[in-house]
Amino acid sequence: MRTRYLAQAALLDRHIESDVLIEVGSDGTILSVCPHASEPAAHIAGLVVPGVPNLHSHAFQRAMAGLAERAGLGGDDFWQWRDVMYRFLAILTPDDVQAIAAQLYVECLLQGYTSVAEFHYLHNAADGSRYADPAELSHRIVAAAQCAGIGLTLLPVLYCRSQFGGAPPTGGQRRFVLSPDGYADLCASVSRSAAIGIAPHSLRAVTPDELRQAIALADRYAAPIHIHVAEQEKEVADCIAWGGARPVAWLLDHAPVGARWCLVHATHVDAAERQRLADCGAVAGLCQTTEANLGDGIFPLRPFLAEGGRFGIGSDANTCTSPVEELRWLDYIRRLETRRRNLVDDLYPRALSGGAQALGRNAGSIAPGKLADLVVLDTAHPTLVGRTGDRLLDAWIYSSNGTPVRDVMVAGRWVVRDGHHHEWQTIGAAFARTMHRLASEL
Ligand code: NGQ
Ligand code: ZN
Repeated sequence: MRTRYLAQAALLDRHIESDVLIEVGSDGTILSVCPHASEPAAHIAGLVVPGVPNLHSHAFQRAMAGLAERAGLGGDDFWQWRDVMYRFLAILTPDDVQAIAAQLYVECLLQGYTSVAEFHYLHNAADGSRYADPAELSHRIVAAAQCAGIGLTLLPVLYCRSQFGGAPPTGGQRRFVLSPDGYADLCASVSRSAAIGIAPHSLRAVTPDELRQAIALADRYAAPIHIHVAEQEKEVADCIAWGGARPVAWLLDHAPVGARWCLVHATHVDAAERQRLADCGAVAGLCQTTEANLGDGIFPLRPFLAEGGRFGIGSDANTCTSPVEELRWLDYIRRLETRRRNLVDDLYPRALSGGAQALGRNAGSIAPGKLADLVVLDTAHPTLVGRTGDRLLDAWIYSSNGTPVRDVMVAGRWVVRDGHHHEWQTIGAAFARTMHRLASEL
């Protein structure tokens, strides 16, 4: 069984072509693509673009939006935000985790993400004890993704320490902590129901030996490997004090970093680290709106791209769930920095290929053999009306937040039709119940 679609327009590689015949097989992959076609097929009135892989999400943080936006008397920074986040996650039940993730994933789909790498570190009950099934919360994430219909790469997180040098975890981190053996068991369990990647949380959270054990697991599963690396200047200073090198340099010196790796928040890199990161083929995981929200700093995107670096985007703390808003910020911050315009080309296709690489997902372009992760934009929507050709993509990225996303397909299956997600009501109601209950406990 194959389905033939004739798209009014489609983004093929870096350009928009018209009358594109796209054949999708029953296994959800694209069988053939032919521009300027006229064969009879199911007509898609609109622009078809590859959906964006979201390479970094902490789903539960979606329910924290608005709770950490007022400074205390001593001001506010990343580490104080993290304390608020720790207090918040301490009250989440498994039902909450699932309800929030499902809501988030539907919102992501409605705005153009079609897959997500969930960097998942909530493993234990609130008091730090294991659940009867130690994979309980991972299974909740898988269930949420299935219900929403988003493509998932689950990244169970290895979290053992609170600081460089192996300091024990703090009380606020007790829901995260697993031994390397417990972690291997968790990966074995969840790999039966989801595509997985391996995620040592950060160089703060694992010792060099624990990092080695995680890398060995990634090899065993031929899985992608993600790590938070250099988000905060304090983290850079602490890493130098402990290991004599900046975090990205330390990692490149001590681990086989290459194309299977995604370095999330490689924000603070010097020129040498930047060049080495570009050369090794790893993906820089950029989460621009979260990095802005948390006051992290600015990644040197333009030189990194000039050096051949690869990047993808992530919604991270999920205060923003729109891929185009993420890209717009990525560009606008460089404009503000340089007082110039149009400094980075092909943001959208670059984010597609870097994102697909980071998720280990055979997607990210409309081409034979790729998964049919497709987004249909309504070209009659006020955001796009009157635009043609490549300007359609620019109009989507550089206009307001009224979204022209009309239909969304994940691995060959329609999950959004006419702007409606089929589980929207049920998922929205469960999310509202969770939000009201949390409000009564905060
Ligand atoms: C996280 N989030 O794991 O949720 C982190 C903060 C940390 C971001 N870095 C905690 N955006 O890095 O210790
Ligand atoms: Zn993160």
